[in-house]
Order: sequence, then C-alpha cells, then structure tokens
Amino acid sequence: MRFDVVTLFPELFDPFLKVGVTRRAYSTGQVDVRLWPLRDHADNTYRRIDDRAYGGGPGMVMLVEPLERALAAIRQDRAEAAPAAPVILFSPAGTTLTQSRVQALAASHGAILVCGRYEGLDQRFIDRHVDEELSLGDFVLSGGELPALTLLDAVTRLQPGVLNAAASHEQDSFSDGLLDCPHYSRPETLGDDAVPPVLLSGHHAHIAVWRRERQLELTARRRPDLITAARQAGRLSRADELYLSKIRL
Ligand code: 9D3
Repeated sequence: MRFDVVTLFPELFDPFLKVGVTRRAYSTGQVDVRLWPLRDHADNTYRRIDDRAYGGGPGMVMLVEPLERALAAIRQDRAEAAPAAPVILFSPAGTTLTQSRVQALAASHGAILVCGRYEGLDQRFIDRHVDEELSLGDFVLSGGELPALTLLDAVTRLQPGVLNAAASHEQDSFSDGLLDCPHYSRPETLGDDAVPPVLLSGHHAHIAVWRRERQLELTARRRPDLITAARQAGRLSRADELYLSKIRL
C-alpha cells in the first residue's frame, strides 16, 4: 500500500519511520510512504505557501495553488502504478479517527494525506479535492503532521507480519472493544506489592477468567460507554453479564 504525504515539515516523518515494530514495513515498502514537501511547489519568486486571510483576522491561510501543484505531481506519479486513492485532510473540523476507520484504511491501497498548518487551508482546495477530513479529537495541535504519523502508525501495525502471532490474534479476538487487563512481570514481589497469585498458579483457565474479569471491571469503571457498545454488538457472554451484575462500581 502507498501513502503520499503533503507537508511543510517532511523531516518530522523520517525518525518515526525508522523505529519499532513498524520499521520493517516501511523500509521494505510494504507500506510505501512518500513525502511531498509543499515548499517544493511554492510560488517561484517568493517561495510563499501561505498568505493573509481575505476578510482579515489573525493567522495565515495555506495557499490553494501550491497545494494543487503538489497534488497534481502526486496524481501524475501515482498514475503509473498505484490505484486511485482518497485525499484525506487532517483538520480540527474532521470526524474523529477511530479504529474501525484505521482497519478500513489498513485493508485499502492507501491514501493521499494532506497536513495542514497555520489557521488552515483555502476552502477551495478542500471543496475541490478533499474526500475526507479527520481529527484526532478535541484538543489543539500545531498542524496535521502528528495526526498523519498517528494514522500511519495505526495502519501499519495492522499489516501482515508486523505484529507477532499473539498480538494479531488479540486483534480479532473476543476481547476487543474492552480495555486491556493489567500486566505483570518480574520481580514476583516489589516491596509490599506482590503479583496477583493466580498469575503464578499455572492454571490457564483461572488466569483467563481473572483477566476477563479485570477487563470488565476496568472498562465498566472507566469507560461504561464501551460496555454498552460491546453489549450491543453481542460481544458480552452470559458469564460476562453475570460478573458485571455482581460488581460494585
Ligand atoms: C481558533 C480555531 N482553531 C481551530 C480549533 C484554529 C486551528 C487550530 C489548530 C487551526 C488549525 C490547527 C492545527 N491543527 C490541526 O491541523 C489538526 C488537529 C488538531 O489541532 N487537533 C486534533 N486533530 C487535528 S488533525 C489536524
């Protein structure tokens, strides 16, 4: 799959593409990330990519023409090999990125990602070219680069061979949609704090019940909305419901 990224700060991407479980997918081109520095498409005389907003007010607007030249260069470069791809703009006005959108993108041929800076883009670029606007949530960032990296990371870890067998099993297991259970490793006791004895018992069925109950308890306390969603999707068993009816929140 291929992602083309339009950005004023391509140097922000390089270090992220070189670390962790996703590194191999990027370095082999399994996930082919191509960076398109917007400055390369600036107006030749002034190298401008932004200007003041018509109507006044503080803050600058990203100019439509450099963005259109960058997009034309991408479309031309993709025309040879890659299938048509949607244009996704990262914007505070977008719909919130969800794991279900990540899963759909992970199963696709990729996308063209546009990272906004300043107050935003000239609306005419959005109206003409943008298929989807995505936000990370209701907090304010300086631009779309971290959201683009977030999407790339979330999509790439779902590619075949990126996660180990256990982790990828978890992806489609019964447990998804709930918060994770707590994890412990060595040492067995840390001052007064021991690892829950069941985890040292070797009794795999008891361990599975304990982990499921911790998941249900944590999710019911912190994210009751996720319990409701799991219930509606038919992802809670009779045993889950019985445990939930017994716990005091
Ligand atoms: C005063 C109006 N602001 C909108 C909330 C202006 C503004 C703030 C921040 C315009 C652009 C930005 C830059 N943010 C992004 O490009 C962005 C973003 C974000 O700020 N939060 C969550 N998700 C995203 S995706 C892109």
